[in-house]
Amino acid sequence: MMKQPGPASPAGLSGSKEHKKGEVKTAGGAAAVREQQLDQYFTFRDELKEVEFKRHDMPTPWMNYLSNGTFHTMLSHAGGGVAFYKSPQIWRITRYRFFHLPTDRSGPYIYLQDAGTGRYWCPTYEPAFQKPQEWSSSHGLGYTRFEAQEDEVAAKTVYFVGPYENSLIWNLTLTNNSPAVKVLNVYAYAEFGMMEFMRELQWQCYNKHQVSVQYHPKEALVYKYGVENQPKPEETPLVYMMSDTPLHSYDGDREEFIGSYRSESNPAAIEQGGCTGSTLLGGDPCGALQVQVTLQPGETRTVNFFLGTAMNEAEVEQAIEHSREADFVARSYAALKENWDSYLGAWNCELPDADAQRMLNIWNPYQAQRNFLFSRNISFYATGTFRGVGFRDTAQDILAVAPFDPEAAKEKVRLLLGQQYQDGHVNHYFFPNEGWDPVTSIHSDDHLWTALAVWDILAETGDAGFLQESLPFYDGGEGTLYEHLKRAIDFTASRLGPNGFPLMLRSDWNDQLFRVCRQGKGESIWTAMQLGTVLLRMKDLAAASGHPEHAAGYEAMYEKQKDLVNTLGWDGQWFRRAVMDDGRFLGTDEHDEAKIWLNAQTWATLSGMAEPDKAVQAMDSVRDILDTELGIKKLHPSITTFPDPADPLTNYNKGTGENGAVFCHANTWAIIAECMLGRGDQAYKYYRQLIPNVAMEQAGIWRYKAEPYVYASNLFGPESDKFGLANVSWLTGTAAWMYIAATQYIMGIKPVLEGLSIDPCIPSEWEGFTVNRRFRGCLYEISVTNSSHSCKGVKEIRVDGQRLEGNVVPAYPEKARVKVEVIL
Ligand code: IFM
Repeated sequence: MMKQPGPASPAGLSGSKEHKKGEVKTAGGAAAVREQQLDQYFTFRDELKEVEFKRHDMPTPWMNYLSNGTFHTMLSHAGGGVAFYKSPQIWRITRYRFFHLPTDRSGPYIYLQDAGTGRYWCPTYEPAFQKPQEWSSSHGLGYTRFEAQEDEVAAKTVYFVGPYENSLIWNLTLTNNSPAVKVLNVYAYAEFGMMEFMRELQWQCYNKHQVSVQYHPKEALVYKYGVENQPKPEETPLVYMMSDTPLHSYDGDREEFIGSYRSESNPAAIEQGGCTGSTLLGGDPCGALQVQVTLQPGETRTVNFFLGTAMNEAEVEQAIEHSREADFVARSYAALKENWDSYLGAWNCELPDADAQRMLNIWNPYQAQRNFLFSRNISFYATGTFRGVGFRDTAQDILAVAPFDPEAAKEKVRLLLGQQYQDGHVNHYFFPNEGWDPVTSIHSDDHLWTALAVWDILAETGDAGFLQESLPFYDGGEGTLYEHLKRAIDFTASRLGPNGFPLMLRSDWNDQLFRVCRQGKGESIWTAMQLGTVLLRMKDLAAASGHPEHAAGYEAMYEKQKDLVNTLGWDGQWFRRAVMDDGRFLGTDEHDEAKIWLNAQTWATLSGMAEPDKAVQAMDSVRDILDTELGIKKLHPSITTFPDPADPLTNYNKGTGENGAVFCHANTWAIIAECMLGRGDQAYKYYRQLIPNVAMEQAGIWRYKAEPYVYASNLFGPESDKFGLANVSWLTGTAAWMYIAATQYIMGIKPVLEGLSIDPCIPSEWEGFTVNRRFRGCLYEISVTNSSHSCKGVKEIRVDGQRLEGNVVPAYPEKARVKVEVIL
């Protein structure tokens, strides 16, 4: 716990590539310097799997996700956040004011008031005006903890969502460190939203009179939202807010608790000495609970608050009683911890790089699991408004969950394939929770991603029976899982363009490309490479599903596309990206802008399609033209007028987002490509420079801004005046692919259908590393020795002392553990 420094200067950052870390422009133009030492802001506590924050005024709210899979809360390091049940679109329980000032409001706040003096403060630091003298907060796996002290009262608050009820638990422990008796008013406050977020924005003037907050005789508040126009009204829950300590008073009406022209910083009810006992039949709802705690000198007491959902009155009552059982909170917390320990027990490594080791053992799989759960729905950047499940996003997220929870991965594949049409294409976005109609635009890549996920699940489990499961098509009928995958290939095979590459359709992985392919004639060279990657897997899947006769067709298609990629697709120093509607190539030296695109270089190698000299040349061009000290740019030069000043390929400003930014998701494929080429030093350079705290150190915290423990989607590139600014953190395909790139390609421990393949491609300076990897029920204790300081090349593998032929270690379902020694 640290004494809080004063707030940082609110001045803006200087721009441009030449920025000096910490230099800020003041209003008068003079340079001021901000604290840049990262350890003044946060510290990793790897032994606890936590990151601790030492000040509240970070450049942005640094988030965590608390969740049991059904009830969720996104919570910042300073206590701001939003709770929702299943869907932030239609069952958003509390309000979070995205983009508005003051930043990071509202949240599930606790206020502690000395009943004698009336002074009050918040253990979360924000939002009360009076701040605690000492304060820190920590994000852990599924929980966030605040530790604070003010007025000789210490408060430790742990927020988490346990597995036994759908509720956010606010576990508050108070200690009186003074020699005098303390009488405290303790308030828990949450501002309720109107569940259906878009309706709230559009129709709140009417809908607000259809909500109620009532006092429940079991000393709780119950919030009811009157559903007017929603596909699943019967699935809308009641919300309850309660404590395990007798209530002194409460408020259900925000106006009564906060008061007019006030905010969460100075609630009127608290200043007037207590809640007013208001309920609400129409208006602006809130849940405010007041309990009184008397603490003798040195005494410690615990108070728990609960914000939860239940489907009806009877279930509310059961949840209230259940939550008040003496060991409910302790059991819930222990189960949360056990669940994460068990999940992460699938992988543990010791590396010569502590930052990489932390990411791979803790934060990267944690972030990837949150992506798997939330797709790209809600974060500090994404408002959870109309982003259901993205087909391509989720298909990629599965890759990093399969090693930890293959059954959940299978379930997600079933969900995705239910969105596939009989002709093989899929819905682009869909809304399984909300029941809304899907977004049906047809993209050249969406339907192809699933084969990669299925192949990985088979490799992880060895369960070829999965391919035989019968699954429905979205437009009726059903087919085996393999049949679904085959129809995806057939769909692409029947939609090739004039040059023979797959038609771009609405876009490929790059959302922006529709702008040069609106007429439907454009072709994606990158999709040809993605198709090739998938076809290699399909040959295996055909054999595994009892259709070896399909392999020749896949092979022929692969060879045809490979030939096109190496001829029409080759520009001389790199691979071209697409063919535009007008027949011209995109991604060629002939143009002034967007000459070279990252994905076409990386996937040429991922697909095994690039002829060897072209593969190397293309990745050399990436290194020479696209790489920066803060990651690899997506394309170069940025687009301003291409192909037509009146209708450029993208509206993104140069160096931002999809235009010349460092798109982290796409960087992961460069790491894989370099590993496949055996260039471990280059692969590791690309990997390490995007480890979030490493990139933050390089850019400076006030430039990077986003969380140092999870990946962001992109960093502004050198053509932007804010080079290094990280955007859209947490929910990004970077999480899954960075995990795959590091574990399966740099460390080279990759499940394949025959077993666990071991083929590291590491930096030559590494002496070696160790990994404990759960695989098909057995723990593989792997040690890799690199005394020859090579990047790649397995000389010998011994399993329990026995020399292995080749580098695929078989499955040992009958053994609990095996020792695997690898010499490079
Ligand atoms: O591939 C997309 C993804 O589906 C959504 N975010 C942007 C990526 C690149 O355009």
